Amino acid sequence: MAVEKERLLKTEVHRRDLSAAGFRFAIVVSRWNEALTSRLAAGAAEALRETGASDLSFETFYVPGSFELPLACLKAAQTGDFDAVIALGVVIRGETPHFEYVAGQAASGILQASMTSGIPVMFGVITAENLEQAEARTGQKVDNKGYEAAHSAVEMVNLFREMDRRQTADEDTKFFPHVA
Ligand code: DLZ
Repeated sequence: MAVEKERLLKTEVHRRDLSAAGFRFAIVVSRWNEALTSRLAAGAAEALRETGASDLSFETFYVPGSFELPLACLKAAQTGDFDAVIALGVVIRGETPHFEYVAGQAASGILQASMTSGIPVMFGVITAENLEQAEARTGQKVDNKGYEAAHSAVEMVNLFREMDRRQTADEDTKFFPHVA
């Protein structure tokens, strides 16, 4: 009983070897607030390169605004050409009369694109109260939502590969690389 309890309570942490090598990514960028979304796109590309992606392994697509992100992400996901899709946009409450509609639909649509396609679609859309907040999230490395979203994409594709291997492995070789 004690052993069973110990097993149940044991936290299983999956080691994530964050390599983007061998995977392909689509980056879908909203052109609305382009001065900021271009920084997100640069941050995403930086994160992918840093984790081993070659410039040929990711492709960037542009849409007019964040409202168009979901459909373009779904389309990219459905091509079968990409292991993950990274959606990037900036919606600023103070500057956007219909903030709730644009931000809300972008968020739920991006989730739907992911669930429908079975491909990870990352939410790299800044929803900020004002320009200052938005700018602060388009900085360097972890202060850049594009960089962060791309890292999450790399994490998800590695996780999916690990899950796929687990499904096809036989009982003897079945593994999940749990931390001891
Ligand atoms: C129309 C609009 C507005 C007011 N604000 C933003 C915004 O802050 N961020 C953004 O990405 N897009 C905005 N858009 C454009 C819409 O997303 C969409 O492109 C248009 O309504 C056309 O469908």
